[in-house]
Amino acid sequence: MNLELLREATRSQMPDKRWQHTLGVVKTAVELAERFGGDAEKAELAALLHDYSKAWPINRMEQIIRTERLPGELLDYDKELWHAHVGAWAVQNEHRIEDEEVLDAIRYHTSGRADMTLLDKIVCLADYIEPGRDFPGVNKMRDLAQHSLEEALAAGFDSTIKLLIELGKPIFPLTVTARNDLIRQLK
Ligand code: DGI
Ligand code: FE
Ligand code: FE
Ligand code: FE
Repeated sequence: MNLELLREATRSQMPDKRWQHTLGVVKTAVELAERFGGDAEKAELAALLHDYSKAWPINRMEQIIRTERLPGELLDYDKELWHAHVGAWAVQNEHRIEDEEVLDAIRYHTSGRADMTLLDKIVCLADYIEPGRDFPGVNKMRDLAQHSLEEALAAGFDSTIKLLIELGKPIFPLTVTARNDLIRQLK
């Protein structure tokens, strides 16, 4: 696997703004891996690829979910969730990424899941707090991330769940599970 080619391939999937976000997630994920004892190389790779399919057309993602037997339940929830599963499929198929830890971190970076791995947490949190992000509560999350991945990420899921409720949107069940698990881990 050639990281430089993978960078160019990833960059070519998305507009520049999304690429700048990706670079921010890479930087933040490596910092978090170093802070919390994660694998910095895997964090870098998963962060680089996490939004690989984010800018793909909705109908292309829907077709891949159907034909490649990705979880059909996704189609009943917000389209924002789709790129994570489609992206994991895409990097496995287009770039022969076979590391299941890396693929899972990509696949669950939006929804979260039960019993998130250290790598899952690092990528998901880096996605929330990379330097280019600006939303109410992001600085609180950055502060929490100085000492606790779980506290910071639980705060992130809390804010996403509140937003979805305000918007009258359904909440993907794994997000609720992820948030509950994180809170349980904090006790
Ligand atoms: O791809 P990014 O914009 O970098 O970030 P992301 O992959 O974390 O996507 C987050 C978006 O997904 C956010 O705007 C909220 C939306 N979303 C819709 N339904 C759900 C959801 N996020 C979660 N965690 N759970 C949902 O059920
Ligand atoms: Fe994403
Ligand atoms: Fe996220
Ligand atoms: Fe992202």
